[in-house]
Amino acid sequence: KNDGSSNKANSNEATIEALQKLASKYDSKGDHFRTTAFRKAIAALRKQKELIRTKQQALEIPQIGESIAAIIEEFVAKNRVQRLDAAEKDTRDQALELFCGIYGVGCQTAMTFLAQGFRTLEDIRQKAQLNPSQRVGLDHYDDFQQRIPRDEVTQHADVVRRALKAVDKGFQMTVGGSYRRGKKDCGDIDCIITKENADIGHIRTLMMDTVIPNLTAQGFLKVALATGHFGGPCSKWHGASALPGAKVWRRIDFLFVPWAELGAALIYFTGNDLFNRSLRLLASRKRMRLNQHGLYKDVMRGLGRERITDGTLLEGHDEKRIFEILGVPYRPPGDRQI
Ligand code: DCP
Ligand code: MG
Ligand code: MN
Repeated sequence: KNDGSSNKANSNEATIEALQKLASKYDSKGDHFRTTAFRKAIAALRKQKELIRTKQQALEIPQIGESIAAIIEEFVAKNRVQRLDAAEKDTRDQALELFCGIYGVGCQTAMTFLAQGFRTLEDIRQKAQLNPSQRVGLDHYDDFQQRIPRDEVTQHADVVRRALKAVDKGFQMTVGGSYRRGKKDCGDIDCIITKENADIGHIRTLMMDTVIPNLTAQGFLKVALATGHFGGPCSKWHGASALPGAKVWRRIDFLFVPWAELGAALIYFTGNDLFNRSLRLLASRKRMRLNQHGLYKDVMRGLGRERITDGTLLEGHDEKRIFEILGVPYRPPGDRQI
């Protein structure tokens, strides 16, 4: 009685809907051949009064070929189409990757965006709840996705170095990350900033109160994105910078490093991340511990290798010395790519 005369919907409506999804999938991929095949099949199916249930029935319709007939049978039998599920998963994977590319959006947030039904950056722009940093990340998505030519990183670093020296001659800066590893282009500009004999509080105050405001006033720094901690007081600053006259914004990181921890910080912020992980593992096998602050010994661990005590500092300032104590030959930054 339900599908009686009052029900105007085609008996194949659900099947048609599934085929339409596939058609637009192929359409968006630029596959005109399949798009047309599906559209023709849909038009033909619309004219059928009875539910088309089997491949055999479908093949009796002239505009429907083997492959679509099989899909129709699959859909009616299982109420799903494997090919569509696969395509859907593809779309989700692509969206996830797209969203993770927004500065400030991690895997967790990207997943919630996905769950909210967002699939494109336009969806995010219009519907997503973004914090100010993420908003900048979205507005400058293309900027931040671009690799930065090595020469340009050098130029940004020169601007920062000048500003540092203008405030205090004792400042020292090393560009870390992929730049220090000798890459020809970089994802961002990692500035490792220290000052002779200075502690973190002193460096941070100079940076936050003077250097960063100066660089912002001169138009080099465009925006602050995030500040953060490394198990201690605030020691990093994320933002964006642009060379005079340049339209494109670059991601720039400042890491405030106490003089006593320079070597450990250089190792950590030079990377790459896999090299760091292997060095830390090596340290822990030798009952030591390596982090961005230093190399420690006599670290007590429980049965699950969880740390019970922090241990005593062996070395923090001297990068080469850290390798030496670990008992591994020094690796120049260019050889730290795993
Ligand atoms: N790092 C790490 N573990 C992380 C993130 C970073 O050990 N989860 C360390 C190693 C990296 C360094 O910090 O080399 C700098 O981080 P970046 O994200 O800037 O990475 P890279 O500079 O190596 O690469 P890119 O050119 O993409 O910036
Ligand atoms: Mg980097
Ligand atoms: Mn970085």
